[in-house]
Amino acid sequence: MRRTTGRAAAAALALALSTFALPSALALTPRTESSAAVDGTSATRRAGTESRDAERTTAGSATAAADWELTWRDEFNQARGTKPDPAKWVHDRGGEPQWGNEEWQYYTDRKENVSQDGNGNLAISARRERLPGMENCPYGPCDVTSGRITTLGKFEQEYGRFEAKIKVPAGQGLWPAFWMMGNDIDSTGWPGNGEIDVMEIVGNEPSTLYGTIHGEGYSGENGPSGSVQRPGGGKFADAFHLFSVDWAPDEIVWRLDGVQYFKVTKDDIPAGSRWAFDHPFYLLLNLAVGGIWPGPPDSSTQFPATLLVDYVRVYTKA
Ligand SMILES: [Ca+2]
Repeated sequence: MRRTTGRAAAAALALALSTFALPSALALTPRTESSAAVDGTSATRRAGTESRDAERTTAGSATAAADWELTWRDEFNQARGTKPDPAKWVHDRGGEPQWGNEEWQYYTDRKENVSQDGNGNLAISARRERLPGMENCPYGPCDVTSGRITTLGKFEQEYGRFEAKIKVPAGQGLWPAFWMMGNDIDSTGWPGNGEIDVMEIVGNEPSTLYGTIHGEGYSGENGPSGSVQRPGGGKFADAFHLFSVDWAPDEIVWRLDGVQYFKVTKDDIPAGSRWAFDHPFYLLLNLAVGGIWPGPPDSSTQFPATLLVDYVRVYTKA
């Protein structure tokens, strides 16, 4: 759901935003093509097992089955206040119209927005504050900072298992995501480069997880998307959960805490459109605030709001 970086893409987007507004009813309609119930008891038990195993060895992880070989990881176990490893991550900085969804936040590379918490997690925090340069933002009150990091130019992979254990923040207007985009973002542009959203949760739907793909001819609201609900009205923000995709040449499978809830194949994209998932992708983690999909924060939204990432691990088929 997030687009951008290339200058051409940003310009095209700015033009599109100036001449076309999504009907609000359409923009707010959950893009659910399939959904499944996950048994809460077994999912919780499974997550607990992974938590105990997470910091030991890869072999000890419940997700590291024998047929998967670890290719990349960040466990975020450095001292409190340490910024993400520059050998693995780059910061995206600034505000709209770069991001293309009428978002409010201004991303910085400060430790106040992105750093490790000393308890084994990366913390991405959205804060209400106005820094120099934020006065003329196109949307919102220009007083929200946050963080967005990517592995563009540092790590990319075609196919495999991509997983992250994450605790999202709760609050109207918040929009945390763990996602991936095609490494040809600057030459092909979005959405032709392809996008796989492993995890998106919007604050006004705190019990719903979305997994989605985007490509040319099936982007934005038309991206094939699946969702799953926490049982009994539970909120994702209440605990860490494991969000993953298994990406193969002909299909992509989404899991929550190891339980499949959505799958797409080449048959699920519009006839005549191109399957955009046959080249290397890079990873992204961010906490957006406001925008077309989640809507704006309100007086109930608590700041700072923090997205915690215990780890990101990537595997390939052994
Ligand atoms: Ca960790």
